[in-house]
Amino acid sequence: MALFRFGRKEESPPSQAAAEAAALPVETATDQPAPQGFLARLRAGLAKTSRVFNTDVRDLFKREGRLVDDEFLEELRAALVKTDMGPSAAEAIVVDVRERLRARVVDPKVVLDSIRTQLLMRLAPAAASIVTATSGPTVILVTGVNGSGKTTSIAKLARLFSRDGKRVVLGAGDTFRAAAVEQLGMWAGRLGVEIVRGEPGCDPASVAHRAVAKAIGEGFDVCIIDTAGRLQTQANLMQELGKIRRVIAKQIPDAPHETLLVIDATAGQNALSQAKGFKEAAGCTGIVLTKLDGSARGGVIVPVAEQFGLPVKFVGVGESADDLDRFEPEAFLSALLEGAFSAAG
Ligand SMILES: Nc1nc2c(ncn2[C@@H]2O[C@H](COP(=O)(O)OP(=O)(O)O)[C@@H](O)[C@H]2O)c(=O)[nH]1
Ligand SMILES: [Mg+2]
Repeated sequence: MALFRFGRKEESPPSQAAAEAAALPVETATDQPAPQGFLARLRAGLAKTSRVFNTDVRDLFKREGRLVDDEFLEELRAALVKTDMGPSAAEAIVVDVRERLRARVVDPKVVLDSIRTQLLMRLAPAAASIVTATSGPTVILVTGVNGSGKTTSIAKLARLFSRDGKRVVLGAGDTFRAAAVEQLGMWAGRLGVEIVRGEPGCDPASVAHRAVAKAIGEGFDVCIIDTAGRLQTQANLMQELGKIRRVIAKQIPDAPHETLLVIDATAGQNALSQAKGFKEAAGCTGIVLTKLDGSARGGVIVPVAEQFGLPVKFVGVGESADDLDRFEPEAFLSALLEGAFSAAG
């Protein structure tokens, strides 16, 4: 999978510290280079959702000579809805199968092809590369509810950027809990990237300010800022995000270049209200969908991607630093349906 390519001319090599951190024993199991590795991780991560296609959809064909009739189509719909892909996507697949295959005996592969085509149509427009600075540091602000995977995703992003030869500084803007600063500090040490911290309880905007100042002053390529978890309904905390953004923009007018919303894929319908609420109240520009490995409802990426005009920029499929990469719809669907296809073969 392609990694990031910034429009900057000077390429700085990965730091010595990054090389040393890569050798830390705690990360040895996950230290394979991501470019080839991520497809396998994606496939493993999506296994629970993939199983719905692998098992439930394929089971529909078990009765010999099964025709595509109303009963078949309703069973197909029920299996699709189980993945949380939403009624609209499930309906589109059912309609497509009905129109093309009604009253025929079909191969499971034909139905799986329809699923792939319909989902690709819905997911392809939702993929977008990360926006980066044309010069100077790229600033990424990371938001979301508690426990959605913000801090872990920041570590994973730092790993991706470092791999691409970018120098990364993190801002520990979750000043609400001391443990959050420690957690990010632990990752920074492990990944060999720099971190700017504040006193516990201090204004997160001041941490953001100092992190961006350091990025500018010391020529970092990427500055990623963590924030405390908050609900889209907490107006005062949403305003706090606004203040952080203004402090950043004072130093770099078009920053933050991205305000990413981290959503836990296991959150069900809540994932959708978070996307809506954070887009409106926090000016989020893209989504990081995490924990796709945690449930059979990974189909939730479809409504998340479709409903709010917020592109899905990254997907997370595990707890290690290598378990995140850009969202690429074709690769995603291959990982999701591949088992089903090979079983069909
Ligand atoms: N299985 C799985 N766990 C994850 C993923 N991303 C984060 N986590 C875990 O979710 C928990 C909360 O993550 P954290 O980054 O601290 O969330 P935050 O409160 O939003 O900063 C931690 O135990 C992480 O290891 C993921 O993609 N898959
Ligand atoms: Mg956190």
